[in-house]
Amino acid sequence: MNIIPFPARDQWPTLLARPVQEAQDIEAKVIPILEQVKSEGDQGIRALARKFDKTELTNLAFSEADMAGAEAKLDDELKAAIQQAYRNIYKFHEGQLQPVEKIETMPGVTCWRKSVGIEKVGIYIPGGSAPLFSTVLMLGVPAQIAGCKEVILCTPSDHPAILYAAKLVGVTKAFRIGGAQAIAALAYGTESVPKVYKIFGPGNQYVTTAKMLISKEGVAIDMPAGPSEVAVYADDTAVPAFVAADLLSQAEHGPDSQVLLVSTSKKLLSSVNLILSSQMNSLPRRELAAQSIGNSKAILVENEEDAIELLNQYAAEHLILSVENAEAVSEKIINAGSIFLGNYTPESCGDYASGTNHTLPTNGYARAYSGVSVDSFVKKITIQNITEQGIKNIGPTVEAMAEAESLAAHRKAVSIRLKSLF
Ligand code: HSO
Ligand code: ZN
Repeated sequence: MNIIPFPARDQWPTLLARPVQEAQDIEAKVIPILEQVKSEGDQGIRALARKFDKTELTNLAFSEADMAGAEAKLDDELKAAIQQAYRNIYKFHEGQLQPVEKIETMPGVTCWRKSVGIEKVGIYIPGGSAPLFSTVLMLGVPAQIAGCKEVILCTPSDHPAILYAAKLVGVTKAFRIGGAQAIAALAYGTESVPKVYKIFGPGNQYVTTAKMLISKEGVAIDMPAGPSEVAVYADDTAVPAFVAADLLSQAEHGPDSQVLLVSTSKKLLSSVNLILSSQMNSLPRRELAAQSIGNSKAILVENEEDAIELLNQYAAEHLILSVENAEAVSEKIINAGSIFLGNYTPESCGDYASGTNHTLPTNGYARAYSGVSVDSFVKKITIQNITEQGIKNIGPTVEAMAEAESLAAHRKAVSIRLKSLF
């Protein structure tokens, strides 16, 4: 890793900038895919699978037998691990449901808010070298808790753990569709694939671009997604081998993953750097990891205040605080997707099983966005009830405001009631 000693503040924005991704020509390729699925439905999906994936999709949907058969293909150890992760994620997310509280803002004027699960949601799980069945849990569990009636899964992968996790979280229908076609199918609906109101899940640039495009057409999406990232803030209480392992766990996601190491200790930075290369060489995905480590930075700062300011400016998707008094330091963090405290809290635990969600804002979006939670799967509807006494109490306020906004009909809707009561 490149060690950058004491960069001046005016260099920070350049240092912390994420690599720019070219969106333009990807859009030009994705638009015709969306249009083909919209106009040709299932046949369009089959034609696109033939063209891009050289596969013949006779059955678009996974059958009951496929879903049931997946369980038999998994060994008991993995099944038990998935069940444990499911329980932890369920337990943590269940706590996010809040009881309805009725609030009397003035006598006779009562307001409250109820949460209703989004009726139909779509989950996309990419294929590729890592079968992300953990993401099925991360999206399916909050959907289940929120009470979404239809949860539609699209994935080009037939990995049995994906189907097993889908069954655990109560996915209602699953389809063998991948890429931008899957996003189009979920957004527009086809003969087989139900149209949904919100689409979740990671994917390559084609999938992400498709999500951005359909979000302009009124279908909601989870969040703008970019390559995954981790920032580690470590001091001399950190174990260099643990820090190196954490950086690599993120780097192995892909060549464009971002890792950042920040420290006030030159000694720590050098030790991590040394161990990093040897750990990397023993990894099966060392080539991917090496590429993202190549773009990554180790930054030496003067003191804790600088470290915190820099980390808040970066707004990491994952932030590991391997420092003394990590919890106290975490209180000073205002921008991050998810924070991991101390020497024994690797990001991997949050990625899989501790209970928190791993679908988090990347690319600096943590400045304004939160990760996925039960909230992402519900709408909140406000309700109010005003009694006769209540309209007498609030009426004059509304009449005065409506009058001042020159909206006579608004005023009348109150006055007509007030008059009826005298
Ligand atoms: N670190 C990824 C999630 C993941 N890791 C899935 C392993 N499997 C983005 O938060
Ligand atoms: Zn991960």
